[in-house]
Amino acid sequence: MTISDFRSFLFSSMAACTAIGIIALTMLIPHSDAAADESRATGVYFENLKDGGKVRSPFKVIMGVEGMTVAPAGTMDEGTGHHHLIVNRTFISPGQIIPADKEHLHFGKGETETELTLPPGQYTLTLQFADGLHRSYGEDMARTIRIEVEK
Ligand SMILES: [Cu+2]
Repeated sequence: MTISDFRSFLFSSMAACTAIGIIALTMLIPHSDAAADESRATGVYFENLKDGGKVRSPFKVIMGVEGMTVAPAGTMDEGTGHHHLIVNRTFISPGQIIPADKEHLHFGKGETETELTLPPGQYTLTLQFADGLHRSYGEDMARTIRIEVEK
């Protein structure tokens, strides 16, 4: 084998390796699609509070949303809505209007943070996103955490 023969052998085996590499990458594509779907996920989240966390009153609640846009109540553009905080109650079924009372707080100006004052004790806080007419986007756009308000 001459040096040039060896080179061409090397190149052809590199080409073969590249081909195998391409096949392997092709096989991986469904995986990278799944990862892209996750990054496009929609939902709401508490930016500064953890499930099982402890706080003292008054405490700040920062409300986050992914895949939708915060807009003031009355805005009926698709993909928009506003936050609600539900204290010691569960999420609201899709399409149902969220009540306005002590346990259901509306952030109809498009607020993304608030301050809560709660007596010491155990609570659940549910963040619920709903449309411009306060109609719930359901459990998919809700998040519930437990917190303890300390003395
Ligand atoms: Cu509302």
